[in-house]
Amino acid sequence: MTARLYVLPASHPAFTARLMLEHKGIEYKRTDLLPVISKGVLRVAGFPGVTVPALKIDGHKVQGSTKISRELDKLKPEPALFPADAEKRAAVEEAERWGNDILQPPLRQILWWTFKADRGSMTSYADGARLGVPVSLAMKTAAPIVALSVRFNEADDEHVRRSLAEMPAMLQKVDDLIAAGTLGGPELNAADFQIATTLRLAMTLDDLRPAIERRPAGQLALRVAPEYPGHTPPILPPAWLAPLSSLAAA
Ligand SMILES: N[C@@H](CCC(=O)N[C@@H](CS)C(=O)NCC(=O)O)C(=O)O
Repeated sequence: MTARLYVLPASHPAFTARLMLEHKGIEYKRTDLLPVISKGVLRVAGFPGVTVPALKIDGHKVQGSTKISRELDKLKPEPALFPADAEKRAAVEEAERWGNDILQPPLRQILWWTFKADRGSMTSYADGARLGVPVSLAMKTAAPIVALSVRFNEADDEHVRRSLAEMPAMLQKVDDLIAAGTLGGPELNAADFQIATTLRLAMTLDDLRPAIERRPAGQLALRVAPEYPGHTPPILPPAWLAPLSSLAAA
């Protein structure tokens, strides 16, 4: 099997795809791309869409973390990413869909908002990436990339504030899925890989980590992705973090 995975450094769905390939024991090569420029590179590589993760595997092109989980199970059924039991499978599929559609976007908005406020922490998110240019140079010239990414992802004050207000309910939902056995079982599934990477990315922000790390959701994130690049010191307005402060103290 030959595989090449296209990623952006520290992209949470790209990390999901990386972890699923590793879980399956499928060897792959990785191409690290710069945001925005990635869109053109993916088109030239023949992908229909412009986002990562994008995977070329045995001649197939598969794009999107939820499509990749299914393709990997087809190509290498064991260890399975979805349970065999129909009811359990439906629960994992629904949790994966929620992670993809609802949980992923707010983190993208929060992170781009912080990069716009201070590009100083961006370099840490490229830790271990091979971008084809020195990371320090890429970061020096990143201002237009940040501006465009803020626009594409609607990483404005209003969205970020709303995302932070919604986070306690989202964390509770993950804890509930763990309590129900849909997530965090002995065998990791596609929803574990989908959801844990977003939480793990959130935990790279000092503003968010205290509200996550001690609860079941945080423990799952650390189990699935013990290592994750990036670190953002406190930067979000304290008033926006108020919905999370009681969680941090708990
Ligand atoms: N839900 C999709 C999201 C894909 C997505 O939006 N990926 C982002 C990175 S996290 C991307 O490629 N953005 C393009 C860019 O920033 O230029 C998935 O899980 O595959």
